Amino acid sequence: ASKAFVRISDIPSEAERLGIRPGPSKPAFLALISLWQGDITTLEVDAIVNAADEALLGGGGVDGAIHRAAGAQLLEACRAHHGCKTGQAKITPGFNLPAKHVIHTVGPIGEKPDLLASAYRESLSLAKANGVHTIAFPCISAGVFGYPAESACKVAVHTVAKWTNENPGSIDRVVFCLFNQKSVHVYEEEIKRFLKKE
Ligand code: AR6
Repeated sequence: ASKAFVRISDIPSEAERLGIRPGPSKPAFLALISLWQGDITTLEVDAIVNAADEALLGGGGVDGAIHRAAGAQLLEACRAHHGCKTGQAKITPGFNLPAKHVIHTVGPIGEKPDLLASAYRESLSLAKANGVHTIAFPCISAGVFGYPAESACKVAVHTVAKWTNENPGSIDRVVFCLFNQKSVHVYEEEIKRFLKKE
């Protein structure tokens, strides 16, 4: 079955979506990020991030969806990495996916903000090192691993904002790819709070 692919040019930045002209400070962050509701395996970006586990051998949730869509070669490429520690990240090709690369990261089981932030930072650093300019994240740890969605979202937004601020020019767009409308709402609210704070 063929799925409709979504190009990065089909995904508005939050600045575009809200009709805000990026300014010198915080609104610049809005030009860098997008919220997208849907299946991450359909996104034609330089890299999608997989919420994997330490074995790196596939699983349920977004991990299962990515392995199914990428094909069996992805599992072979993952095997060659011999696992991945919590808070770290590994990169493979995207194989049959529209995304060029998959960055596999392992979020914490339960609410451990330092390890979750590390998963986002390590994924972004690996992206930068591999010439990735457009990257999509699922809500790491917020499914099977049981991290409460609101606090996971807060870590995601703050960590991406800090990293992109410290690494200007490397990543053009970070897409937060959310599976349902409720998650999109959680991200919208968190971004609003974040912009008000500073
Ligand atoms: N596209 C985007 N988001 C998705 C998709 C999809 N196709 N499918 C699920 N989500 P989870 P975790 C959302 O459980 O909590 C696996 O078995 C989902 O709604 O996939 O980090 C691994 O092998 C949720 O918001 O990842 C590990 O053992 C988010 O993705 C373990 O689960 C993350 O949920 C990792 O657990």
